[in-house]
Amino acid sequence: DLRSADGHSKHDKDKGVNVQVLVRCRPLSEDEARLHTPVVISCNEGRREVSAVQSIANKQIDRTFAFDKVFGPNSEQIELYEQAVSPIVNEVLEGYNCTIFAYGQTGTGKTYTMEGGARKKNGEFPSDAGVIPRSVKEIFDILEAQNAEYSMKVTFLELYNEEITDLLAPEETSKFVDDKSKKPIALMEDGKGGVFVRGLEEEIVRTANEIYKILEKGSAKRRTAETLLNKQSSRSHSIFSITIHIKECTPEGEEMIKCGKLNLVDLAGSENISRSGAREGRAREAGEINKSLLTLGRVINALVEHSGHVPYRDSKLTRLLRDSLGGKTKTCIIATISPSIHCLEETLSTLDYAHRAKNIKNKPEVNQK
Ligand code: ADP
Ligand code: ZZD
Repeated sequence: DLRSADGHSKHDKDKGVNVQVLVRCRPLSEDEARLHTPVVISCNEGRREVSAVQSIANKQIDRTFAFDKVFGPNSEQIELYEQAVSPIVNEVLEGYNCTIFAYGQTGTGKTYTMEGGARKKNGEFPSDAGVIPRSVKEIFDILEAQNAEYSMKVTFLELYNEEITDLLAPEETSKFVDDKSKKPIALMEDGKGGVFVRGLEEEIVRTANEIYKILEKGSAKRRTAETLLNKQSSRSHSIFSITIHIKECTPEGEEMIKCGKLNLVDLAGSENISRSGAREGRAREAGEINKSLLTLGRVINALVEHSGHVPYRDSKLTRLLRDSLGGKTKTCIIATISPSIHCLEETLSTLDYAHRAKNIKNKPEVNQK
């Protein structure tokens, strides 16, 4: 049994590596603090535990969940980035495909975590920048420091009601008034068990600033589409992906291309798939069931229960991210929660869901040509 430097045997690795799951609790908002909203969540970062205090029939019960990492209400964007995301970005540059999901109830900080504060007019990097802009910055910082020969392309899409919108498509091809001028976007099987999005704009980028401009364009487009089509942003998923090819020479002088991909996914609000039966009934009548989010939950269940058929094909989200769930991609889920008593039911549902997802195993492989 040959053990590698990290203490894992080759055999351990064959069984796969678990999806990393971390929880972030936001602070009370100013309004909540002013109203003395009771806090029912406590985070023990050192023990990597989150506890929820529940009063049932005058009895107080604590439910405690353990995760790979826990970020309490005072955690800063830079801490979460350095401790949880930077290691993933480094693996992308080693040639792995990696995916980071943000999962949680609307208003708990998915967008704050993934995007963070808006870009400053003076071009300065915001101190509350989130995972996406920080990842972009570090990728360029590392590649430039290594004097690497590389090429990079990005895609940015939104999934709403099982329809894909290309957030990078030029305006002329995405007029909402005239469907025929829209570029047809379709999910196609690639014949190797994966899918690709036909017709999706891939922008080649050379600098971090070019990506920031693209993010700006994409966000603006997302907002226009939301307004024009009366969408509720809490019900859409967004996927921002960066693909990097890096040229390397072996000591023998042979040329090699390493390829890594980073998918950054801001999921729809998890309250849309609350497991509470009554709620689901009402939501279904209102046509509010989010097929992709529902299928994501079913895929996770099938994977952790090893129940044979995994229903990847039942939604666009799970078709797009199939490789991140039980495939060759390294995956991290950031579950966001509120500390407020008013969110307790949803918070417990998020913690259960996230805790279950810890049992998913992937088999990461380096892409090398
Ligand atoms: P979601 O995307 O899950 O709907 P948002 O990211 O819009 O939630 O967050 C809701 C509000 O809470 C925003 O005003 C955001 O700035 C604030 N917020 C969320 N997480 C944090 C945090 N960790 N620290 C400070 N403020 C936060
Ligand atoms: N959360 C901010 C966007 C908002 O809702 O306005 S922050 C980052 C990731 C994905 C999309 C946008 C961004 C964001 C941004 C801000 C302002 C205009 C465009 C884009 C951003 C923040 C810091 C550096 C780069 C981009």
